[in-house]
Amino acid sequence: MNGLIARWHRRLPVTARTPIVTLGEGNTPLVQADRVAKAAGLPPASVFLKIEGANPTGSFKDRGMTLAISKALEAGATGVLCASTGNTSASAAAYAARAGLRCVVFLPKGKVAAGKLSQAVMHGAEIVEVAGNFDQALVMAGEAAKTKGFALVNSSNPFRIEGQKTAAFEILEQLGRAPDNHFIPVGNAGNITAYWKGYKESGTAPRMFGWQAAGAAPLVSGTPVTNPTTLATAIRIGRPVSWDGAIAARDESGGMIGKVTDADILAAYRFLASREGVFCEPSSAASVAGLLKLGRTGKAPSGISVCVLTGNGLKDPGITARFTPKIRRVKAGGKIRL
Ligand code: AN7
Repeated sequence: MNGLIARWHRRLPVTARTPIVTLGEGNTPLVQADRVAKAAGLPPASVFLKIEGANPTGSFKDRGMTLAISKALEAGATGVLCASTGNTSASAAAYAARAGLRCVVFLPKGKVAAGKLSQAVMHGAEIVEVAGNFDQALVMAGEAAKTKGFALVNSSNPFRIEGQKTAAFEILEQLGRAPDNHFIPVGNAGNITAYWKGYKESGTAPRMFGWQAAGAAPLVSGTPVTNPTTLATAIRIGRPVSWDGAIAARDESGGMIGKVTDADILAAYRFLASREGVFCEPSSAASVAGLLKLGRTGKAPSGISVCVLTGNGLKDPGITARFTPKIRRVKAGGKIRL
């Protein structure tokens, strides 16, 4: 069997009796990005992109979800439940469908990208649209999970973090050494917490650079944000669950958590697609936007940097529609000068 539980079972909380639910997640590409390096004022072979959008449902969430759903099944749960800005619900819906479990998702109204919503629909999740933001939906999901006895598969579930940490193991294998710096978008802060755990368990300690959207940057300001705003809807989160994990990763590694504007995010998103051939979603581009922001003041850190691209660009066609393409129109068989 493939998938990350099979690959890393010795370092994960599973036994021979755990029923493994997998879609072959993990083992995603690590791609050298010399144009990003140059734009940040760094030499070739110093920036690498971890393409997590290559996971089965198109985002990094599959790493934690294979373990969370397997453990829910092992514990005899009849259903799973989550709140989500989109990717968690897409992943939970897919793995629950495969496990034969009910899946209920609480989604903030009007703020979930079309591709993610279509995944939840097609995988048969029961959708609850909350007239509010993600933070409010998460409180409701937690209460509903208790009432129903369903497993909550948000990143407050420790199995999510355990599965997710395998991405750090992979990076160490792919690079053949630890990166010096690790750049990552931060929303609910489960992912930065998990990478830091994975690096530490491997005896390594890259500097962790987390990036929030400027309109949703509670970890930068130090206080929760009541009405988070950003076009990067995946990270439109004002009260991160893994707050302490993110701060520990920052402080123990000697890193930082900064913010990037929506304009920075869109510029990085476009740069990655048009100059590196890598199409990620806007939230994912926050990691590279952060590196480029440091580069603008000559402060991009030296050594090897890995930037995590958390989700696939195809998830969010609404954002792509903001970029007006130059299209030439012609009759079939007509002449066109190129
Ligand atoms: C593409 O799906 O919170 O800091 O509910 O989808 O671990 O929360 C998504 C988060 C970054 C932030 N990039 O990761 C959800 C959800 C993408 C994301 C993040 C998310 P965390």
